[in-house]
Amino acid sequence: MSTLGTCNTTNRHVLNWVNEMVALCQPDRVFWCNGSEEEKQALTEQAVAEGVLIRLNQEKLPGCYYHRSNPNDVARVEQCTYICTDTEAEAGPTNNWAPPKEMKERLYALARGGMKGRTMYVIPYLMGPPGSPLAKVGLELTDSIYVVLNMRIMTRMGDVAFRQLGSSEDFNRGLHCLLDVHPDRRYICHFPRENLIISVGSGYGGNVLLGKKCLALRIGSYLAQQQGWMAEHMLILGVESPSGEKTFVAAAFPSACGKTNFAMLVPPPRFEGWKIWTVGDDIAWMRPGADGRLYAINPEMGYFGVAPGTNARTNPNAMRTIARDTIYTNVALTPDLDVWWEGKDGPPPQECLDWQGRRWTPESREKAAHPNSRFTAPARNNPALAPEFDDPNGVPISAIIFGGRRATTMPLVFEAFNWVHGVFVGATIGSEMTAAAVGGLGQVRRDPMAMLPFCGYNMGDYFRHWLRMRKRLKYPPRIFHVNCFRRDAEGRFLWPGFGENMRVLKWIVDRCRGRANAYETPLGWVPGPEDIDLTGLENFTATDLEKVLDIDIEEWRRELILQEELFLKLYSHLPKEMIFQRELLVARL
Ligand code: GTP
Ligand code: SPV
Ligand code: MN
Repeated sequence: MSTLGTCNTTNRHVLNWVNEMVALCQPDRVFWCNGSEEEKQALTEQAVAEGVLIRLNQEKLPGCYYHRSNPNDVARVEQCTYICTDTEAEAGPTNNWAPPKEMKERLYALARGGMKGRTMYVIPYLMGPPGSPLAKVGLELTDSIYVVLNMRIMTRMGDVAFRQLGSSEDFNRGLHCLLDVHPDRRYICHFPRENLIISVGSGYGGNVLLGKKCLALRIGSYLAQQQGWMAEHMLILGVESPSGEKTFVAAAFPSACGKTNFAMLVPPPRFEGWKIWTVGDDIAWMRPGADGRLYAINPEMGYFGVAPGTNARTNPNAMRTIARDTIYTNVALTPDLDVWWEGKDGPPPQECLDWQGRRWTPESREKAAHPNSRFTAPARNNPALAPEFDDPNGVPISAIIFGGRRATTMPLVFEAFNWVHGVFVGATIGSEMTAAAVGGLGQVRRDPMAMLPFCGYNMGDYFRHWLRMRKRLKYPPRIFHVNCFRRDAEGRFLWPGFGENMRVLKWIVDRCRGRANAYETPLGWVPGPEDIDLTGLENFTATDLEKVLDIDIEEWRRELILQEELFLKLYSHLPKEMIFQRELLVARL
């Protein structure tokens, strides 16, 4: 076995664990990553030589590369994702559970000798700004060079993590082995008590970039509950008014339901002088500050964003962000080594290779880019990156917005009556399933707080944790619900969305600042027709606004039954407040 790179730590807990895992996986080489520019260059060259990456047209897309995953491995797989707590009740009825000892034996049997002939990369990484009270160190061991190059974009990777760690034992251990990338041998397993993650048999996104969903959300939420903070599937943005007043909001929408787009929103001309700043697009870690407000950091350093639908109109800031130093996964490849996807600017290419490398023309029946094709891009590329991005203390949150993808039932926006009601609203989110996870496309399911696939413990206890957080806040954020995906009878979106979401966001900010009107409805406070500014919005009338804000009692009868199904599932750990909130809603309706 040979050692490559340089090991820049003397932390014996790190060295011991790496040695143990080397003995288990038996790689031919161990490569210690330091996160430097030279290392990135060398590993990129190597990935190109190995055929893992294709160099894109460097004139059009400097520093950009292309990757195709195994066609059986294109999204998160919830049925292969486990929370291994001592008891099944700790994991709760919404998670797959297995006893830690049993699962570890199974995984170690799979990993034994699994890196023979291969290189094990040691990736030290930091989630959160250095020195932040919320920052966490992780160590990912992987035999995928693609994972290394993605982690370098998505996290603060390299020696910065060892500096933060010092001689401490407090770091997340993450082992990732590709094996033969077979769905039958695919497991993404979390051992919260040991702060350990083992992922085998996949090479894609949230299954393998262990800092993201595995550490920042599943392990993170478990630690957060014990330590009195929150780990949430939320974007964070700042709204700056023409007078320079800044209001920060966090928003939880399920996977592929608009967080990246909302976080990068560019206001329409009507809102001249207003500016949206991106703090984060997927994950928020939040804790009560000394002043009684809730402060949020984004633990990530990049965006692993959905490509389809991204264009200069829907998300100009994303287009600028992904113009350089970006890895594209499972999009289409044009003959001049440019990338394409459904919903990109301009007409489709006359001819290209689809995400599986097959010839594609506009006549082809299948999609050229996989619906869950993604870009991995550095946050620093974002022209609207918030100046507060690196602030170790984070930003004070004035509003929390929940949302889902709903063709019917849910109005464009409403405000909860108070924190407990807001927790109920978040707990009962419904959303149509998307391509971000395998299976169930388009079906409405309950996705509490957009955390169904990411909560590392019993969902009922998670609701209780949300309720408890209220007591630790003097100024709790106001809570809202939005739905940008309501459709008409012909299936067309009723609300224009994207940049026009500024009109909704402005009302939310004004509510937080005590200067916007609203009407009481059974669901909560809803803006009146005059409270959402429609100036400059073409082909959208006051009648359309009425439609998108409408509350249909018949639809809500059905919604109540769907909510009840979730509550029955969670019954044994459900806080009584949730049951009371449900009763109050029934009474109001
Ligand atoms: P994850 O990265 O999976 O957590 O997803 P996300 O919540 O960041 O979703 P994202 O912003 O990438 O949006 C997913 C898809 O929804 C993309 O195809 C977008 O173009 C589309 N989308 C986003 N915002 C809107 C909107 O306001 N209206 C409509 N109609 N589509 C939207
Ligand atoms: C999601 O599915 O919510 C994502 C993409 O953000 S992944 O990193 O693959 O989980
Ligand atoms: Mn996500």
